[in-house]
Formats: sequence, structure tokens, C-alpha cells
Amino acid sequence: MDLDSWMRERRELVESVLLDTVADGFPKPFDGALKYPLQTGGKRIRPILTLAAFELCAPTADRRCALPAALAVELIHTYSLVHDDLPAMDDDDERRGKPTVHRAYDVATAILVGDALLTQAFQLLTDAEAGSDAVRIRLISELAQAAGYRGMVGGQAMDILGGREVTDLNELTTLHRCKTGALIRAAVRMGAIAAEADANMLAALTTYAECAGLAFQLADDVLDADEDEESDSAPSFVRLLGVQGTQQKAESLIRNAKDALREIDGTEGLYALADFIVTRGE
Ligand code: GRG
Repeated sequence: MDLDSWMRERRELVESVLLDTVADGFPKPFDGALKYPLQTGGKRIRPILTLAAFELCAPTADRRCALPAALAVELIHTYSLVHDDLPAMDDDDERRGKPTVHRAYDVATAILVGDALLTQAFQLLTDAEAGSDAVRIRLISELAQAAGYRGMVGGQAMDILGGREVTDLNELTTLHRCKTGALIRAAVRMGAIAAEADANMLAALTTYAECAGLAFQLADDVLDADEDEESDSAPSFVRLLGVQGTQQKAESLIRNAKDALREIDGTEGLYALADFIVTRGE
């Protein structure tokens, strides 16, 4: 399959409505700051995963029914990057080749932008028109669990508050299953939940997402290692396994991810996305 055009079609669908999620009359100049991190690019892997999982589980349904879930996941991802870049965390001046929000605006604005995107993600899910109340509640619960202290925030806390001492592979794996993996897992599961997939399908997609989510972080560590070999002392798979070992582990996880879907038809998109996760650039 032509992954580029398959991804482009879904990315364009997401981007055609992404700014609408924050378009309802915020005071200036905050409205510009709020839109800024949504307009600086990004691969949109997570919302594409949501759409792909939905399409797999409900092949005849309109994929736009999964948009609230896909957009909510991207809003959470964007908030996490805005806060991760803050001086109290990673203190980055640039993201995606452009000034970070606290550089383009200021630190207080960046904190508020992150807070607003986080909150708006849940507003989107509660306001979604397609689907039953039961599905809406499942989606909200799924995202809250993945984004919160049992997921992404917990992983970030492990990383920032004690992460530099992590030298154990199991501990590092737990950290990244929470920090990066939880949201990717939720992205996939929310597509399946929006499609009201049965328990077997949800279980297969959960295994796919858990493997792909960890592989995503391994691939990110390899990309970071290529960028600045010696300067960063942060814990990483590359520091524990070396570049080759990390790459091999990522490839093995991608094989497991695909294997989880082997008995299901129509998985070309999710297979190609899994490959993209380990072959992608920045
Ligand atoms: C601040 C609560 C809080 C959490 C931050 C995800 C995260 C937790 C921090 C980001 C740090 C980081 C760079 C982790 C590596 C994996 C990752 C999330 C990479 C960025 O995701 P991509 O490649 O980004 O999907 P784009 O730019 O394509 O959206």
C-alpha cells in the first residue's frame, strides 16, 4: 500500500478540524497562543492510529465518527509537548524547528495553553454527537487513565523526579510504557471503543498498541542518540542496550504488534504504521 497517501488522507482530515477544537472565542492574545502548537506540524501519528483502529473495527462506518476521539488524543499529546518543553522540565527552545510556546509567548502562557488543551480534550469527548453515552464514558475514562498519573503524567514524574538514576531495563520499560506508551495505547483503543469493537478485537488491538507504543519510544531513543551522542545523560534504551540492540528490540516489538493482528482482515494500514514507527525520522 502507499503509506504516504494513506497517512496524508487521514492527517488532512484531522488537520481540517483540529483548529476548530479551540475556535470558540478565547480572549486575545491567548487565542493565538492556543492555536500555535496545533499549527507547527507534527506527524499526527496518534490520531491516525485512532482512525485506523476505528476503520478496522467498523469498515463500513464513516471514519469521521472517530474524529472526536482522534482529536482529543492529539490535544493531549500537544499539551504534553508544550509542558514538556517548559524551563522546569526539558527547557527546550525549539520544537518541530520552531520556537516552543514559552519562547514564542512566555512561560505563564505556555502553562495555560497546556492546561486549556488538556481540558478541551475532555470537552470534545463529552460533546461528541456520534455514539451512545456509554461509549462516551468509556472514551473519557480511557483517555483520563492514559493521560493521568497512572499513565503519561506518572511516566513523566518517574522521568523528571528520579529518571536520571534509572539504570534498570525493567524500570526504564515501565517508565516509557507510562510516559509514551499509554497515550499510544489509548489512541488505538479509543478507535476500537468508538467503533464498539468486541472484546477479542479490543484485546488484539491493545497488544498491537502496547508493542507499537514501546517500539515508538525505542525508535525515538535511537533518533535522539543520532542527534547528540554524548551530551545527554538522560536514561535511554540506547544507553542500556546500544543503538543496534535498541533497534533490534524495536523491530522485534513491531513483529509482535503485527502478529497480534494476524487473524484479522484489513490490517494493511496498521501494519504500515507499525513499520513507520521504527523507520520514521523526527
Ligand atoms: C508534561 C505531563 C507531561 C508529559 C510529557 C510525552 C511526554 C510526556 C514528553 C515528550 C518527551 C518526548 C520527546 C518523548 C519521546 C516520545 C515522544 C512523545 C515524541 C514526540 O512525539 P511525536 O514524534 O511528535 O509523535 P510530533 O511532533 O510528530 O507530534
